Amino acid sequence: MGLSQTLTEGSSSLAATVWYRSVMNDMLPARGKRFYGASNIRAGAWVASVGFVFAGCPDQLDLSEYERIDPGSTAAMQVVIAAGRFADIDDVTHEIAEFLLDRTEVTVEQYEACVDLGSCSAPPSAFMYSDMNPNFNYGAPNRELHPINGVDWFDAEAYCNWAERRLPTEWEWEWAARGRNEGNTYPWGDTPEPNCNVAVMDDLVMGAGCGLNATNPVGSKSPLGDSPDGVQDLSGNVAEWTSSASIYVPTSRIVRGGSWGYNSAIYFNVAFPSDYDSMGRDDNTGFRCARASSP
Ligand SMILES: [Ca+2]
Repeated sequence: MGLSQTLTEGSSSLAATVWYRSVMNDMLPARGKRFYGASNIRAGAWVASVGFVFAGCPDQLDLSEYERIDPGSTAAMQVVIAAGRFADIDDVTHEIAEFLLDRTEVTVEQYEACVDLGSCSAPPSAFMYSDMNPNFNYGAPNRELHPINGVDWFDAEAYCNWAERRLPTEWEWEWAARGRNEGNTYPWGDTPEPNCNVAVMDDLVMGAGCGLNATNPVGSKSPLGDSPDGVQDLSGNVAEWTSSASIYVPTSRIVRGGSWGYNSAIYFNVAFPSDYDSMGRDDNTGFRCARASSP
């Protein structure tokens, strides 16, 4: 069965919004959900999560409907994001090769596995500071399935390397979150505006974290908040580190997606980047990993 993917043309349409790149410490949050156990999945198998979709012939199999699970891995299940191209808000075209993206934000328990093996550093915990910030998830009770937060860019990169993955570029992240050629404003589409049915956010009625005043377990807004490829919490819960450097501050990296502590719709727009110091730690910021689709 062929696995080639039809290359698709990207759409350059974006909402007419006031855009700006902020040089600020705006961080995005993420939320967690238990990773999918792989113990009963055959090694290296492609698993149909939705069903087989053939577009004319097997060589046009839609890989977006599939997820690849590595045997014995505690890392998140990944989703295939098909290749294509799109124009960003500055009308710069980005060619995106097919890649795999974690379905969920990296959870506390996934990150802890890396710490336990000595390959990752423990981030600040809820009990590390005198102010007892209750929003740092590492080491906090009942947060195992929440996204890890309080990790700087180097922590995120170290985890992804340990999981034999890497951070997505900001353009890969946007390509996945916009629904590829669909060119959506938010991962769930152009409507509705961000709310607690689709994103973990600071809702004006429910409050921060949709009432929890913290992150939520990953995947809590699935399927309503999912991208067309089934990626969860791209906007909301924790904002997500990418591998891309800031064009304004060389020591900063781009963070995407808005968080549990944000209530302005702009942060949840898939094309909105924030710059954040690569050594910064924030309870609104976490990450997910990516990798090339072929070895
Ligand atoms: Ca997120």
